[in-house]
Amino acid sequence: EMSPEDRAFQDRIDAGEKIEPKDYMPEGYRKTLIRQIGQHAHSEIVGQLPEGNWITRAPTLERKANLLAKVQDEAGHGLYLYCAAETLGVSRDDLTEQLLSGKMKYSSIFNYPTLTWADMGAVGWLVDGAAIMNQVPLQRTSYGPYARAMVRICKEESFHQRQGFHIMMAMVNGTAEQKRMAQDALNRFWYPALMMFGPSDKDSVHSAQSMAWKIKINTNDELRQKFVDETVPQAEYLGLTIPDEALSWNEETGHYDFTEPDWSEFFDVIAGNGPCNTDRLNVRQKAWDEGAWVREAMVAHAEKKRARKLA
Ligand code: FAQ
Repeated sequence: EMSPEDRAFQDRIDAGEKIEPKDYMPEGYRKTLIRQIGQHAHSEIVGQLPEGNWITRAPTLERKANLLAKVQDEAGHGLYLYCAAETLGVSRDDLTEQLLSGKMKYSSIFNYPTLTWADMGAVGWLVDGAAIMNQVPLQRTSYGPYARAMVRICKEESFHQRQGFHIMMAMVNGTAEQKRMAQDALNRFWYPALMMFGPSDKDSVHSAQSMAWKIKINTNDELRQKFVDETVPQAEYLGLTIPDEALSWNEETGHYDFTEPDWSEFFDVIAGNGPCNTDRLNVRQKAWDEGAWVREAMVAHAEKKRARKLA
């Protein structure tokens, strides 16, 4: 049975009202948001690494400038999202420590390596494409600060997606070897991109409650299907083949039928055993340790300024 406060809270959610930081909220709602927004923030920060790997090796100055701007945007998204999480009463330091100790997750996708320049195309096209599919509905999520952060983030993600698709277009219209690299990138990133939407609905432990609270607007499978439906024609336009022999248009459902990802690989990656998990966390740990003096200096500076104001 719900308490009267929780009943009134659910009525606000059902009426489509936004919940703001100082409003009453059930503890479970707060915890779920801290988990999801925190994981989302960590994903943006760790998500800089696979593309950061290619900034120094971009083929032209224009490509380098675009990639640099894109990766910098991801850092900005991480910062907005940490701020949104802070409104729920958790500090950024706390969240970072939970990431580094392995208590908090970040998106599985960033545990795969980026082996060639074509991967920059595939990441922008598929990874940012999947991120948009997931984040556009989150602009209507029930928690005000999260919903508002999503508005700007989605605008930037659309630029990222086009930037990636543009790289793919250049590759498929290049030499035979460049086209082969584009196909190889698609082959490696297709299933990891499908896994970004989370486990299939029957294994999604949080979906039912998160949807009742309108933290999530769609189920994992709904968004995955939407992504497949939108991406298949884009692959056709590029002249590339989705690595799924069972992929076919289903007249009756009006959707593509496709082969599910290998879920044992997904659970393995989120348990910490993907190809790059250790490397990604080591890089973040190093950045955190080497940035300690900056954080200390900023706190000292703020205290000095406050003392001066009081005097
Ligand atoms: N990776 O019950 P559910 C980006 C975990 S886009 C890792 O279905 P939920 C932009 C889940 O946490 C990527 N873990 O969970 C960019 C839970 O474990 P827990 C970030 C995953 O929360 C582009 C367990 O599995 N976007 O960064 C994944 O209801 C390019 C059970 O799953 C977001 O975070 C996964 N893929 O639904 C940056 C979007 N999927 O926590 C740089 C916001 C599931 O109990 C470059 N998040 N798990 O230990 C969401 O929409 C949701 O949290 C889902 C998962 C849909 C990801």
